[in-house]
Amino acid sequence: MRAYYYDNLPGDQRAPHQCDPPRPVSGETLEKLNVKFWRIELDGYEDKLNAVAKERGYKNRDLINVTKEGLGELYEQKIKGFFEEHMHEDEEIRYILSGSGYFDVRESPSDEWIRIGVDPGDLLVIPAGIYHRFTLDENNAIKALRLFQDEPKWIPYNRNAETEVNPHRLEYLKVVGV
Ligand code: KMT
Ligand code: NI
Repeated sequence: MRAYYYDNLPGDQRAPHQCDPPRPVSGETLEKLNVKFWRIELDGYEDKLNAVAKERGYKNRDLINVTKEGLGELYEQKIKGFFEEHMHEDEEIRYILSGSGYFDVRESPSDEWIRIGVDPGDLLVIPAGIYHRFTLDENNAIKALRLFQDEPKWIPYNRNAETEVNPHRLEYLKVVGV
């Protein structure tokens, strides 16, 4: 897990977009935003992942393979959609099996982008109501387990006037003390 403020410069979304000089983001800052993460080494990950899943009530999971081959004809559309700033009404939980990529999350109240680079063995929980987006990095491939409670609730609500007053958004802001 590598976290830092995004530079907001134009250019390829898959580039690192580190500031110059870099502005690292601490685990404490992510905790304040209610973004959770664990490291579970891939070698024999199943038991540990099952334990976290049990504790947090994630009963189900599926596999997403974000590559041209994995997404087929939906590739361009999906890649574009992942990178639109959006929120969900439930957590977005990802355990990275291979490859790498970037989740960008909006810090509140600054509204700055924090870029989180994920690698195999990272388990990331993006809370309901936080604005975020995802992009592949320059390696162009990531494979991840998507964990969820009962049914996947992955409808992305792109940021607009309505999401600003979405109850899950307001609850999120309350939880993080904004
Ligand atoms: C999402 O919902 O943004 C994704 O599933 C992105 C790919 S998971 C590494
Ligand atoms: Ni999302």
